[in-house]
Amino acid sequence: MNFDSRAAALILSCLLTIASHQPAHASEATNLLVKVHGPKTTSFVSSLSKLAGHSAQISPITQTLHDGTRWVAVKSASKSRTLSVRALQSMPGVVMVQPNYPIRLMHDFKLPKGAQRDALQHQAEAGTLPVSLTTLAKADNPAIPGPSTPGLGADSLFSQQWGMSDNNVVSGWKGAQGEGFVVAVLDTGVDYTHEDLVDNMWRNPGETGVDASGNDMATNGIDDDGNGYIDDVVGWDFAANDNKPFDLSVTPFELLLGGGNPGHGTHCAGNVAARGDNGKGVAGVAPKTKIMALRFIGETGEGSTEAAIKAIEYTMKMGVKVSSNSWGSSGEDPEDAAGNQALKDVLEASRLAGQLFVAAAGNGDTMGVGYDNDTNAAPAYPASYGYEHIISVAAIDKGDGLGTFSNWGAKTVDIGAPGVAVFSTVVENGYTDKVIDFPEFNIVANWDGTSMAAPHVAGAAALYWADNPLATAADVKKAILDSAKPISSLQGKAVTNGKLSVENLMK
Ligand SMILES: [Ca+2]
Ligand SMILES: [Ca+2]
Ligand SMILES: [Ca+2]
Repeated sequence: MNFDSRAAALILSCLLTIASHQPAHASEATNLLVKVHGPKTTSFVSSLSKLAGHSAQISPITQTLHDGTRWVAVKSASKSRTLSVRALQSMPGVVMVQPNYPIRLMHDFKLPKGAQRDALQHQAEAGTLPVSLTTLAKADNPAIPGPSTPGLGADSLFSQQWGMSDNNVVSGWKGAQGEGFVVAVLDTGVDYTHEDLVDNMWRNPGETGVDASGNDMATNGIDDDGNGYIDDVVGWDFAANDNKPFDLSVTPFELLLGGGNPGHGTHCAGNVAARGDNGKGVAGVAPKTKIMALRFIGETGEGSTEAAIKAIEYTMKMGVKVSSNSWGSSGEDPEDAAGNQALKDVLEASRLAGQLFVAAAGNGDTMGVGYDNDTNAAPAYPASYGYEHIISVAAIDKGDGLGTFSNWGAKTVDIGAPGVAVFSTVVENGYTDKVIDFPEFNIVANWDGTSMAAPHVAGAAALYWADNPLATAADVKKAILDSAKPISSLQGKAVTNGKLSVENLMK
C-alpha cells in the first residue's frame, strides 16, 4: 500500500500515546509500583531495603493520598535480580503491587513493509539518504532562554489555523486572553526556545531572580523553592530527570523506520498558548497563558506510569489548575482486573485538588480497537476514567466531520475540537500541519489526532478560568460543555452532541 494513500489511516497513529500491555501478574519483575499505607512508608522502605539489600531502588512517587496510602516505585538494580511480587505483597503495610505500565507513543507511524521502506533502507545502507531525513530538528537540551519582552504585531500565519477561526477565538479575546494563568502540558516536552512559545513559557517564581549570593536562581544548582527539583524554571523532564523538558524528537528517518516522537508536545503547546499578537507565527486559544512543560515521554516515544504520576504530582505541588493530556494508558486490560490503580489514584488526587484534566479521547485505530470506536464499549484511558474533572475530547475536521480515527462515546466523550490537519508550532521555530512532509518520496502525513483536539479545550479552559477566577473546576467544565455548538457528526456521539465554541464560552 502506498504510504501517501494511507496518510488518513496513519494520521496520528503516532500522536496518541498508549501503554503497551505487559503481564500484570508476572510473579517476578524488575520495575513495580507499590501502594503502601502512608504512615508505614518509612518502615516499608527500610524493611524492603534490608530485604533487597542494594539490589533495589525505592522511591516514593506520590504524596499521601486521600485514603492514607502512597505509591512507591521499586526497581531492582539489575535485570537479573528480579523482585518477587509475592514477597512484596506480603510485606507489612503493602496494599497492592502493580507493574509500572509503560506509556508510549504508538510506533505504527513507521512505514509499513514495502517498496518505500526498502528504498529508504537501501539508501541508508548506501549512505545516500538526504540530510533532511537524518538530521534532528534540534539538539537536545538547549539552554533555557531568560525572560524577554514579547514583540508586538499580527501573527502572520494565523489564517492557516483553521481551528482558531472555527472557534472564533478572536471574539473570545475581547476580555482576558488568559493572562496570569498556567496550563501544564504533559507530553514529550516543549521546544522552550521556539520564538512563538518562549515568551509564554511558565517561569517558576521560586527559581527566578537572584539568590542571597547574587547568583541566578535559574542556574545556581540549588532547589531554591524546596519543591524537590533543582532549577526547575520552565517545568521538568520526568523522562530524563533534568530541568530541561526539551521536546527531543527522533530524525525523520528513525520515525519512518522505527517510530518515535515527532515533536508532539511542541505542537500541542502551540494549540494551547502560542503567543498571540507578537508579530510572529501563530496564536494559541489562550494567547497570553503560560505553558508549564512537563516531559514524561522520551524521544523514542516511551514513558512510564511512574513518570506520568510524578508529572501530575508536580502540577498539584505547583498549584496548576488545568493540564492538557494527549496521551493514553492501557493498564486496564480486561484480563487485568486491577488496572492502572496508581494512575487512577493520582487522578483522584488531582480531582480533590480542584484541577481540570483535559484528555484526548483517543484514536481508536492506534489502540487496536479499529476505526469508529465507541469508548462506551471500548474505553480509552485516562479519558474514559469516570472522574468528573476530566474533559474527554474528540477530533473534528474543518467541515465539522468527526475525524475518521477519533474515538467517540455518548457518555464517555464530552466534546469535539479541531483535530484534523492542525497547524501549530513545531521544534526549531517551525510551523506546520504536516508531521512528515517528503513529497519527493511520496511520504506526507498531517498533524491529526485527538491529541491535537485536547489542547484547544485546555486553552479554552484557561481563557475562561482566567476571566472567572472564582470558578471551580466543575464550573469551568460546565461552562465549556454548556457552550458547545451542536454538530451533526457528534449527535449521540458525545455528551454535548457538539464542538468547542470559544465564542459562545466567552460571551
Ligand atoms: Ca525547585
Ligand atoms: Ca535554582
Ligand atoms: Ca504568535
